[in-house]
Amino acid sequence: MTEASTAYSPAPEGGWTIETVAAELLRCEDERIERPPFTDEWPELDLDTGYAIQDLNLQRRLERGEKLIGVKLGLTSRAKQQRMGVHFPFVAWLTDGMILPVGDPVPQGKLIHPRIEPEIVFIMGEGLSGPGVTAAQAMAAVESVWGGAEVIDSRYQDFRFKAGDVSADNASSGAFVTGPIGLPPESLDLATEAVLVEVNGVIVDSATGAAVQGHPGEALALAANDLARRGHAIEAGWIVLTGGMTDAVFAPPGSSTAMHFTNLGSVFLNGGAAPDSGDD
Ligand code: OOG
Ligand code: MG
Repeated sequence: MTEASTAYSPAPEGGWTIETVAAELLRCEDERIERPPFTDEWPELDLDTGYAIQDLNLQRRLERGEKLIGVKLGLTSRAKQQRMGVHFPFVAWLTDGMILPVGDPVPQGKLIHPRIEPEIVFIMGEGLSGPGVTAAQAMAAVESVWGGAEVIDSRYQDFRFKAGDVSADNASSGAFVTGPIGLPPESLDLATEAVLVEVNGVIVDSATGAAVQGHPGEALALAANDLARRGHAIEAGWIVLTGGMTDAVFAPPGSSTAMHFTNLGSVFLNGGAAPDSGDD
């Protein structure tokens, strides 16, 4: 690899634009390059501008053959908001390129500095169009509920970002894996469904579904309503990640992480091997 290809790009003459930020973010993702947040140089980059960048890169992902399979919510729990310093939830896209097959290790070779967080995951039986969707309406559209683990990865150094940066970066999307048990939503109380986060054999954190906006159904309603503002709706068959229930844990090569849910089973993630340095 040449040195130029491993460095982040400086601001173009005249400053960053939606197009140039989108291209730079996708390049950083593809080449595993981390960079400072754009808001350092473009303070006006706000949530909605970030969404425009996110949408542009969804188009690019689709053009290169990925399929849109659902959405993920970001920062729906207080634990996540406090850690990241962004104090409201938002929505990002999921493509089939982000699916991690059960049993596969953390894809270190594709990610910069992965972290893992436990999530309640929905598979939609029906579509949901906002605005005005309530949690009860949202839950009625859910076909099945799963435990899951999202492997987040930020294109920003040390996960330092503002709302505009992280919405542009598709909410730090990386990969996700779903657990072994899918249940109909009426068969369990999602507010009290608990998860224990285990890293290298030690329980390091825990939460219940109530951590996610009081109930993950509230997060789903929020997604439908936020997407409506952007001219989109949730579709039948989509997967919805409702947001990290706890702070994320580091996932270096060689680590071993497990998320143990009360009724939804356990999700195990092996940290895998260190990626090639690219120097050889
Ligand atoms: C932003 C992504 C947030 C979640 O579940 O809250 C997210 C980040 O923490 O880097 O996926
Ligand atoms: Mg997440």
